[in-house]
Amino acid sequence: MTINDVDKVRTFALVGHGDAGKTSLTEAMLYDANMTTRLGKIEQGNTVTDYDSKEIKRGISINSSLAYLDWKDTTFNIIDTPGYLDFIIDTKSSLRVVDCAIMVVCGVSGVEVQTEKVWDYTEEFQLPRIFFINKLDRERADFDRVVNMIKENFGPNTVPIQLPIGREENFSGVIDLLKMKAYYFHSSPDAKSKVEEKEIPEDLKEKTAEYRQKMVEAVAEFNDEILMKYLEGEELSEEEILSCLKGAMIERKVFPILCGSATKNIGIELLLDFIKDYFPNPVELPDIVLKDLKEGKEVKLKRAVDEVPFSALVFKMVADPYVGSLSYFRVFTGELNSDSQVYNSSQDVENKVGKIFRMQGKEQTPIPKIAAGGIGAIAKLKKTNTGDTLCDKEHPIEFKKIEYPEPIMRLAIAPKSKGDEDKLSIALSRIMEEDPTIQVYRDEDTGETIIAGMGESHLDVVIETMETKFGVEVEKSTPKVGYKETIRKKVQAEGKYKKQSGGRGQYGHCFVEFEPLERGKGFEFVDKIVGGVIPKQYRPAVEKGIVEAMKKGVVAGYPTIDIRATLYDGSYHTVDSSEMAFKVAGSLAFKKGAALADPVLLEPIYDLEVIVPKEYMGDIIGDLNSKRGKIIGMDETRKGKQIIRAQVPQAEMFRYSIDLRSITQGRGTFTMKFSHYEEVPPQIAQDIIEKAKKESESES
Ligand SMILES: Nc1nc2c(ncn2[C@@H]2O[C@H](COP(=O)(O)OP(=O)(O)OP(=O)(O)O)[C@@H](O)[C@H]2O)c(=O)[nH]1
Ligand SMILES: [Mg+2]
Repeated sequence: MTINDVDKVRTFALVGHGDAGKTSLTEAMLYDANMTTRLGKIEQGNTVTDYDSKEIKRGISINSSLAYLDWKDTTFNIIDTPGYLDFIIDTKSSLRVVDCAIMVVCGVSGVEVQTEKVWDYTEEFQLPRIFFINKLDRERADFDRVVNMIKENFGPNTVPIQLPIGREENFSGVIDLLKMKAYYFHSSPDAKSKVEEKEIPEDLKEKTAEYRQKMVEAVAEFNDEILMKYLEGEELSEEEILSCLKGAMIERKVFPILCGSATKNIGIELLLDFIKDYFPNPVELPDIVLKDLKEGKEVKLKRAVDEVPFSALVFKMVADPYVGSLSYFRVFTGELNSDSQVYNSSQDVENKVGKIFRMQGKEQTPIPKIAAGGIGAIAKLKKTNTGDTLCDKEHPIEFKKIEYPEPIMRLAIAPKSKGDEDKLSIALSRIMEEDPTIQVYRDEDTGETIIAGMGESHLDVVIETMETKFGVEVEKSTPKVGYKETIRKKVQAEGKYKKQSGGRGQYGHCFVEFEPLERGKGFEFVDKIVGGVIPKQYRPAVEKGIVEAMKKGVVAGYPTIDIRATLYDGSYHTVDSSEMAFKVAGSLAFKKGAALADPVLLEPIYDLEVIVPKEYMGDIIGDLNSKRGKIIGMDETRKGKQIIRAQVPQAEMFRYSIDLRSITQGRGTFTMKFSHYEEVPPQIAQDIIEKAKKESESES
């Protein structure tokens, strides 16, 4: 194993739209590098990196998984990431810790929504990257069309350095435009070696020459000396192109396009060679920037073993109810030894490190240390979350936090069997440690436990995890709307509580004026008692009684807000009056008064901001109108997308993430936050009132 020689390490992630073939491509690389003895298939649920039962059941990747291989003296650390929108945040975290990325693109559908999204992430983290056009064996696969799509979306610096030979089921090999050779692959994917290196076939010579020229031009442009030579008409040597290409990749000025088929195992060995020859090793990349916590300023560090201080970033946590959670980390500088100490500077906690593992999918292999460039896992790190920095206590430093988007979909959850509340809350806190895009909170208005995540599938998976890993059966439902009530008229009401039965009686008596307040003003109590018609010590009891009664309003039992209650008259009894009696009187006055004061139902209104490509604007506005939304304004983003601002009732928005996704094919995003309460339109209010009545009847 050569893991100590940083120049022999390539650490990269496979990213792209769902279904492009990232997991299959990882599988093919592992197989060709003799790390496995059979080529696993998604359909058979036996790939190395989609090992989780939830992934096998759905046939998609849900989690980032780790793999490694040795290829001609070089060690590859691979992260296979999910492409599906709900799980894309795992992909973002993974891109944060790699040195390069392979953008896997389907040879039939080409550039898709998540291809654009992961491109943005790779830009954000300034990663050198290549494209791999996969599935060229499929019907209607079209290399040239997909290349054009890539160029249109990601610019002219995306350059094919390979061409396919044959198409669809006759796809049989790849022309290498650097070496100017043709490689034919065995027709059985399980055969390991490429069959033959040959001269370029006659019918492809012209096309090859044309693409080669484009490639040389694109590459030479980044080296003046070589550009001159090229412009003067001299042939460039292979070495010259090689040296130029690697430099241009590191500076992110050229993004090579390769091609093949993962499941047919075509082009995979060439890809492995390319990674070895052209992907930069960690030391060749720009220094990383960290915050020195002692000095309170930024420091730049080389991604090297002999660099101090030691630094590593936890980019994923995998919860396990039995062995405790596993923390996946990447070492950026220095090295981490097993049986040592490590300091989590993000949480200010020291941890003992026991065994360190290398992960091949779910298989853990203990290894003595992980050096700069490497990726590994540690079990049972205390108080450690995704995104935390591991370092030396003596040299505390910290990586910048990864920014996670706000969750967009909410569900109310409860344990199916009473008594499982504790189990549920343990499961939830473990899941939140693992997944920073999950939020859990109690809705004070409705009393429900709300779980919020990145979409329907995301929440489904989380609930399944609670059941399978933590053994809590969970009931899920659409959250209740936090309706309120208020009044619209000023009224006066009398509350009288009088009881004389044997011994000591009860006597409380008040007159209260109720009037509506402006939205958002809450509750005001005014004491206008003149003299001692109600003694001072009983007046707060009247207020308490009103406040208590307001919790269950007269319209449909929702809390009443935005009213002023003015206590202006009443009477008392020297023996029978008590705080209790005045509380009851206050509550009676409210119930009577509110019923007369033209009470109404209020609903929460949210500020909504939707960002979509222009072509969807009409549909978005139409949909918002049907949801009783009011368009407030429109704007354009710097990237030419449309921003639509609206106010919408919460009641209509619980499934908006699903609706928006289907209207825009996943190209739209939105954020929402509470704004204010508004009256519910009468017809809708009628339904809510009837429902509330039925519920309270069935309860009593
Ligand atoms: N014909 C053909 N099918 C392929 C190829 N690569 C992958 N597939 C199939 O495409 C489907 C998706 O493959 P995956 O490897 O799961 O794709 P992925 O990019 O990992 O998908 P996510 O992880 O869910 O984003 C599976 O049915 C694969 O068998 C290929 O080169 N040719
Ligand atoms: Mg996958």
